[in-house]
Amino acid sequence: MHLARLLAVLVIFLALSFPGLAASDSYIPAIDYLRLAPDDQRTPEQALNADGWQTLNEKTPNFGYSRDQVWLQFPITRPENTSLLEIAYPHLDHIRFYLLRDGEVHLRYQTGDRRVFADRPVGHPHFLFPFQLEPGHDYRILLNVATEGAMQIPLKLWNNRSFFEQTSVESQGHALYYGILITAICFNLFVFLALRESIYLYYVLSTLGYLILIGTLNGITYQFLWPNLPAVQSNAMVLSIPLALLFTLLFSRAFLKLQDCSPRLNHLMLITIALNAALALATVVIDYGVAIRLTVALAIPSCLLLAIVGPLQWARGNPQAVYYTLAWGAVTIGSAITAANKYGLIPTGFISVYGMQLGSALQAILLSLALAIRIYHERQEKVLAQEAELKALEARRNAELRLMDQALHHPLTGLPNRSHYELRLNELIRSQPGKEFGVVIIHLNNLYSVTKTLGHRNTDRILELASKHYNAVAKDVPGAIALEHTNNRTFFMASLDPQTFAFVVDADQSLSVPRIVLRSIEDIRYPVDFLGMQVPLNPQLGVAFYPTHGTDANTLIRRAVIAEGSDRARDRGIAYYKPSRDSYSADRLTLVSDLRHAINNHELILYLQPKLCLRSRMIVGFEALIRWPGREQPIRPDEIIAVAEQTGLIKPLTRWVLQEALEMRGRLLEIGWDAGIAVNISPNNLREPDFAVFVQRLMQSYQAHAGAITFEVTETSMMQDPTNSLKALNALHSAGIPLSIDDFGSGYSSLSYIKQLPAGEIKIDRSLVTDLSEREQDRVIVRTTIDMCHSLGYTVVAEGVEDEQTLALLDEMGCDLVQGYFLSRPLPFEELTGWLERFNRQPLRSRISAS
Ligand code: G
Ligand code: G
Ligand code: MN
Repeated sequence: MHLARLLAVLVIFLALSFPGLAASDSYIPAIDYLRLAPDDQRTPEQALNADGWQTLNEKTPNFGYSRDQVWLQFPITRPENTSLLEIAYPHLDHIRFYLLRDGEVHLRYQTGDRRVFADRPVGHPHFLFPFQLEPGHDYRILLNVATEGAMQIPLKLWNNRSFFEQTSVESQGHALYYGILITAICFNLFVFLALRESIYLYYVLSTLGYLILIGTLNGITYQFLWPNLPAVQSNAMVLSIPLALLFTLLFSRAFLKLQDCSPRLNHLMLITIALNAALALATVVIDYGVAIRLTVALAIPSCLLLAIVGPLQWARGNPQAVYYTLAWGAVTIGSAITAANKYGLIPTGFISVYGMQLGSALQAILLSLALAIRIYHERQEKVLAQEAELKALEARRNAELRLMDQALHHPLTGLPNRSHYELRLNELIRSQPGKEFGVVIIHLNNLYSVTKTLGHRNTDRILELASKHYNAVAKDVPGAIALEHTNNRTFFMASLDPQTFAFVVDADQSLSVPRIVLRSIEDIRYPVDFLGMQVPLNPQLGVAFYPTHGTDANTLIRRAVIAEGSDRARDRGIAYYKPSRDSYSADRLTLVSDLRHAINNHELILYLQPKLCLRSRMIVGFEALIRWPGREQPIRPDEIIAVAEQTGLIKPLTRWVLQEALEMRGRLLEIGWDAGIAVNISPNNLREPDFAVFVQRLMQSYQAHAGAITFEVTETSMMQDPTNSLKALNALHSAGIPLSIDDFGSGYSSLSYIKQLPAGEIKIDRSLVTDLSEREQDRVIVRTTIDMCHSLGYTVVAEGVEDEQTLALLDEMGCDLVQGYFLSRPLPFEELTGWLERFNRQPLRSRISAS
């Protein structure tokens, strides 16, 4: 330990620099003494002549705590070299000095601790009595001493000059000592003022206590601080001891952190502190003699406690205890040396005389150092704690970021999740209010069967691949907007749920290049290559536009999902949102209730569109088509049907249509028109368990119309549930209902399936017919279709015939029936009767060209 070594060097250096004080020019005379009662009043002469004088055996008169007055007398054995008597104990209350020349009182002084300092013959902390001796006389000194404290009278005869030589060295030593203590006090006072930690104040007060205690012991405080107040001087001793101990105990307790380290020692310490505090208060009021005894009685255990607490704590591994023990060790050893010297156990020397001062100076230095080191450590600890806190903060921040990242991304694909997508979308809408955005949803319709075929684990891998692929595709879509863009990743695609993806585009940019958009989206529809397998996920896309279809992310996503789920998306792979495709919107809700009301109250109307037989030029039938007049917001028939299908209203609607068609045919019969009526049937109707039974019953109650009501079903609609549709159609066929395949050629269904249907008629879709005269390709298809259907035994109807040229072509191709605007638009019953009359009045030949 560097510090201990340094201090050892310092002590040795100090010891060497003050050469041992050989008392060559002073001597202690042989003393006689006389003890008398405290109240005894005698003149010097009376005392000299009194009985009871005894010879003192010791060198220094010491009568302990005695109230007696003491007379001392001794001869001056070296008159030629003696001119001063020193009493080196500054606390004697009353001293009377008599210089006897040849038995007579030649010189007298009266002084003592109870008188003002100025009364002293020489201004010095010790009692000094100067005199001059003339040769040829016999000189003796007589002293009378009385005191309330310890009656010790360490006297010494000096040569005047050498005494002051001696004391100048001594006072330098004192100055050094006081200087060290005052420096320590000031330094720690400043530290206390800066840090406001009580330990530094305790240290300051305890060191101040020592300063005053030793100063008072040495008589220096009296000389310099309160020379005119002897009362203070007598109290200073008894007060400074308990106060010094009190603050030292407080300091030690705080310094060793006893409160935390050792509750038992702490407890003991507190008791001792309380006792010293009580004593310090008591000294002010109780008798000096009692006070000084009590003070000494308490000081001994207090010092003992202070001396042992250090080593005890050191042994327990308290790091602070090392300095503390060294510091107190210095004081203890120093005091012991001084005490041993006082009792004559060791020879007088600088260290032995000033051991206690040296020890306490060392203590002051050591503890100041320890406190400084403590500041350093505490600061370092604070820095470390701050660093640790910063680290913890950073770790927490990282954890939060990770959590946030997890909260905003899909665990499987790593793409932004639904919350993330919604946040981003709302943010886009908010930040660019004038812009239009397209919300695109991709739904994987085949994922369930993929999972069933390959298992969940493989499905997860496939989804990962798909998400990467989709993200790359979305990136290339013109107008695509990044959902997340950081240094190491850019996401355009989001995972709303495992089988639903989404991205967002700037609608203006995308719609300006629709072909490029469609081509890049087409990439999404490719099967995913997984371990060499081409896995079809059957993605279906739905698009909703901001602000047309919604003004918040939630609505837009919902509507894009609805578009994705629509029949159109099923047919074409992609669909825009349309209110008619949305069975869930608020508008839809009123529409549904309106429609229900309309069906129940016969607000719907059936229009009829005539079908012409090309061979006979006769009207052989009509197609019944629904209309909803008198509605505030006009609604297209296909929308009515879509809503009815989505809400289950298709069941009452179709039943109403059937009944109405039968009614109309009845009225047509009345005016002489025996022609069939074709009714469109939804695939939903075919799924009704009692549909065939209902139709059967109905037909039975209208016997006149048996076989005259044809059902039209579209081939694509039946493909959704081929087996059940076939079953239902077979049941209807056996009930005598002719069947017609509607919209033939618009989808991709198989002729092998159609062949199984009990249909007698095929209607070629108007998309193939309308532009027949202009499109060579369509002509090839229609001609082939007609031939093929004929060879399979079907009657062929061409719908959507809008001009004479088309009609002529179809006629030439051998088509059986035509239907279309060229002949007539669908008409309400009243108008139809007029049209029929006019049509009938024309000669057969001109019937085709005239309308
Ligand atoms: O000609 P129009 O625009 O009316 O017909 C639009 C669509 O609605 C056509 O596909 C037609 O088949 C269908 N449709 C018209 N009326 C009915 C009906 O009463 N029942 C069903 N299921 N479909 C109909
Ligand atoms: O699906 P279905 O064939 O039932 O549909 C008949 C639909 O065709 C009705 O909406 C009807 O109004 C419409 N339609 C009938 N004739 C023509 C026509 O000549 N041109 C066009 N564009 N549509 C027609
Ligand atoms: Mn039809």
